[in-house]
Amino acid sequence: MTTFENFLEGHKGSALNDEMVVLLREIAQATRRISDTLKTSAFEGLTGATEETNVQGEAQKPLDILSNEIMLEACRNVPSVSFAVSEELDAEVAIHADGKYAVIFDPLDGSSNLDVNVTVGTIFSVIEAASAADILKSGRHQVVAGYAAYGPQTVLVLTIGKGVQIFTLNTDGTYVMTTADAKIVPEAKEFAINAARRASWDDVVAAYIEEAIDSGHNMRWVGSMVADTHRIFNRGGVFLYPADRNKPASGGRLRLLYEANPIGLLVEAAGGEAIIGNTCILDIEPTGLHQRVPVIFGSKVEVDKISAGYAARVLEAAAE
Ligand code: AHM
Ligand code: MG
Repeated sequence: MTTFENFLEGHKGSALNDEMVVLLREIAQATRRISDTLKTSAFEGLTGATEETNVQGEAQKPLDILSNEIMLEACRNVPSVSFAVSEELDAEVAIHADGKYAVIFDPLDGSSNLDVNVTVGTIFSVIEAASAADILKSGRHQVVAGYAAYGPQTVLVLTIGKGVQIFTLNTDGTYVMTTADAKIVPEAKEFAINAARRASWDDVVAAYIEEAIDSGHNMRWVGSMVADTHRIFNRGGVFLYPADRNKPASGGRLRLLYEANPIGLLVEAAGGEAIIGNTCILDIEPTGLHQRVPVIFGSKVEVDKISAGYAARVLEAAAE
């Protein structure tokens, strides 16, 4: 049995330095606390919405705020953390003046699903950033990334740059490795997209989905990115949240720093692909903390088909 802590210790001094081991232990502890808080939230009056909205104008739920506090506290507990950057906060928060790591997180992804008891999650990544100006870097600079999914089981999925490990939370609070070196199968006949937005898809996405349905693919949409991602880790498929073709400037629904980049690092480390048009998500240079982007990721062969569609479109545009 390999615990999360055993795994970290096993990589200490090679893939992970001492500071990163401390930081990851603290993040894992934060996810245990969030998991426990979710389980009893109905008894604590932590349901429904608050009067608050976040910087993006989205209604905040009590559990969004509490999860954000738990993640912030984890950051404060670790001397090597310089900044905390959260989907729920307007700007980065300075943590330790001599810290070197920025922790970037969506404390409770998919929180619109909370009241219906559907899986939600915490997404995180860590980059080196001694000053606030260092935070806006492409996803290739992420040192580690992961997510916790709070569903029938609480799982913690982590990449330390190479490989992806999956840990499951036991009743004694121990994260036990349940999948070593997880891989996303290259082909799978399943896609995840909010089909209600079909009229807003671009031609490439519309053509891919039409072809997928014609060739017998199945559709699944949880509406919690971590849950849809976790399914793809287990049985493959593609996740798509494209930009609205009528509002291209809006970028899409999901955020580059808090959602697309960490999931992109995990997906690539598991042999899958994550793209924006025909560019890898991880190569996008961010322009703002809360920047939204169109997101497509999953099984390599499927994502390649979509990427080829975008590449052809670029060639056609150049020929016009
Ligand atoms: P959130 O971070 O505010 O929860 O929003 C992100 C979520 C994703 O988890 C999910 O994939 C998407 O929003 C669902 O969007 P939709 O409401 O279009 O189904
Ligand atoms: Mg989110």
